[in-house]
Amino acid sequence: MSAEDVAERIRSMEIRGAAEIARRAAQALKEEAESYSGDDLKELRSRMEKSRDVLLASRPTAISLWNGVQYVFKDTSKVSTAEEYRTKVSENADRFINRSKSALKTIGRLGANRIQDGDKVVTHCNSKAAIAVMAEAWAQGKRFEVFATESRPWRQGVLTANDLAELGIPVTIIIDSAVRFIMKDMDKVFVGADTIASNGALINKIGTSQVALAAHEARVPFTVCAETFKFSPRTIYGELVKIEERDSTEIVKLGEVPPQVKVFNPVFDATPPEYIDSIVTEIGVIPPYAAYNIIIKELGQEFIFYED
Ligand code: RI2
Repeated sequence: MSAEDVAERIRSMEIRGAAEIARRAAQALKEEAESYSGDDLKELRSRMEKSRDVLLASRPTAISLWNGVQYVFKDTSKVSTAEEYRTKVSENADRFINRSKSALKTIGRLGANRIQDGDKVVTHCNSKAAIAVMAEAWAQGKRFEVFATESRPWRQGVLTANDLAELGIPVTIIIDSAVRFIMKDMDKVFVGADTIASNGALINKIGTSQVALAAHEARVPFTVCAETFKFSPRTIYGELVKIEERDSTEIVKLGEVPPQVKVFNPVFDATPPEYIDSIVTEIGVIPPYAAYNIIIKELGQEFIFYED
């Protein structure tokens, strides 16, 4: 599939999930490089940079996409032939994809320690990292139940309910506005991440901050499950995370309201670090305030720059 095709499917959310969009973008760049049979390094670079920009523009909020794309281009400025460039891009893409999958397994293993028998667990949207934690705890024989928010307007909670039911985990779907109503009877919250800023704030599916607020009020531990490539080097320079707004037809059907009625459809929100108890990453469970160290240590200096 070409970079343009993958970008369109990410934009339409046919390909979704912060880690999955990064993997698919890396794979598209690998295939783009391998499909070039010439030996003109300048031409290959130019093609690849165009594909990179198309992919990066597809969804602006999840830093995983940006980190994944940067990883694919790592050290390509040092090569001197098209063949070396192709090899470097291909190896980087494979390494990113493989590491992202093993990171998910490690997060499952580390996070499962935070689920006890009899827990009532809340989750929001459809995060493969959060589901990996629940799946691993269940596989270890722990018995608990999950309450999944519908997560309007895309209703990713239905995907979560199917994922958990397939694993045999008891799951109840609730509407988003019922989350504070049930929170007093809940034991744990696990959510995913699209971006974690250098101050430890979480950018995730819209409604996450309300879940965190309700959990904070009810003294229910709120845990984020996130691979290190969801931490944002760009926020170290003070950049604000762009919150994607999507089409009004995701909320109201055409003709359902008169034309003068406006629709505002932000699909992510920010949860301050003070509402986050911990972040389960593949290199350990950390407090949100350790985000800066993760960015410097894990993503390294080569990520702390970017050319627009
Ligand atoms: P994983 C998703 O965004 C949700 O916000 C989810 O929490 C986050 O990406 C992380 O997902 P969308 O693609 O990488 O549904 O944990 O807009 O699967």
